[in-house]
Amino acid sequence: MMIKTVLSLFLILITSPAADANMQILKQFKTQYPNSKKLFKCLACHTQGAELNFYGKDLQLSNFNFTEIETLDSDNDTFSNILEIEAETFPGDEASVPPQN
Ligand SMILES: [Ca+2]
Ligand SMILES: [Ca+2]
Repeated sequence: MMIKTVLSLFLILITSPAADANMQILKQFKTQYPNSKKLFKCLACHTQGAELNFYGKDLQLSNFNFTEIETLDSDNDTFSNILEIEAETFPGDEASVPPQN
């Protein structure tokens, strides 16, 4: 039952126009930050559900201008988005932070 529900949700997600748009944005992210391979996944901008995380929300507010939100600290973990992206930690997850010295 649970597996069927999850599978149905997954199929809706991958076949909807919104999913196409999200894949385009992920493609843009890869182009903008080609060295941040660990972040090439939905979780860069979304929570475990399909909702946007803090970084995804800021990205949407900026009209998907990656550069414009680089200096922000979307998840409020004291590390700027660009610093996190370069360190390959998630800019929308406060539990994911660059290694400390
Ligand atoms: Ca941060
Ligand atoms: Ca973070």
